[in-house]
Amino acid sequence: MQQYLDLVDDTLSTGTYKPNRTGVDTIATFSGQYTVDLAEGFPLLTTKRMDGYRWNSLIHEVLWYLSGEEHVRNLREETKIWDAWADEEGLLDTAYGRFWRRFPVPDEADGLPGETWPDDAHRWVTVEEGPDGTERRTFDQIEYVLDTLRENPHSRRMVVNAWHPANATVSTLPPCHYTFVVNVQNGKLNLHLTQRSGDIALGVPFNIAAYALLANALAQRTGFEVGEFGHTVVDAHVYCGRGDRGEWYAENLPRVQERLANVEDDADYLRVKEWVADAAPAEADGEGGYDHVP
Ligand code: UFP
Repeated sequence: MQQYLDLVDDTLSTGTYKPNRTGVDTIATFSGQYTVDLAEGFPLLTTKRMDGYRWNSLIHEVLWYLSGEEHVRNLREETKIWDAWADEEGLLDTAYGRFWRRFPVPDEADGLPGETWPDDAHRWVTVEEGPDGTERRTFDQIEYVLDTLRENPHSRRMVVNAWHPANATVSTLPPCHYTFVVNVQNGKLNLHLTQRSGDIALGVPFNIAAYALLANALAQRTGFEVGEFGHTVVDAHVYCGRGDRGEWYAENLPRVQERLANVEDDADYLRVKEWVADAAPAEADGEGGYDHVP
């Protein structure tokens, strides 16, 4: 997928050094964006292993989002990818599915004068019993999108939002791929994903595959042909290293980029690679150290 390779290339050649909360520093660019035509085939990248248990895990992750569950008790029978973020009872402090299928609706009484909220009888609202036995109301964004695709497909309001601002301030992992919009044009179902933060090498290939799968599923359910997948990655980054290695990049990144911009041929490119490999210190506790993507 050339668009993905261009994003990698663009980030490495124009990105800037950026430390972050993980302690492993990054080379980052702002607002990476591309579209791919899903009608041409499924965008499963080959830059990293995506087969076997990884693919199985991805399918179950998407199904788990669609289940609306706020716990990993069923998911972990299939894959362990979310276990690290769950508590002893398997509960998560942020679960995509919970917000996709059961986004909290304020009580009428909590609303400001003039505000309108759907009541209990509303078609996409469910009344649930909370842990303390009190009732609360939730909104099913996926059902809303499916129904709108069937009844009013030219709507420009088919937004699914996993971001809850208050929850995000206290969550251990607020959603990365936090909102998507479904948009029908020319009889085809397109899906646009906005991601606030994307690890281009390790996380993004999974994110692309997950949402391509979702676009195909939504199209199949509603009888549309699948169209394009559009992707915006606000902070698009490549992890470059921690400690001494990170510091080396902080000082030398512009030199590396200048050298890369003036590469003469493949042999010259290999010389740049060797120079960086020799000059950049190895990480104290080995390469990688990456453990952030569920
Ligand atoms: N990340 C992804 N895709 C995901 C996911 C996480 O690229 O689906 F859940 C990466 C982005 C970032 C890190 O490198 O995980 C999350 O850190 P932060 O919350 O500080 O952005």
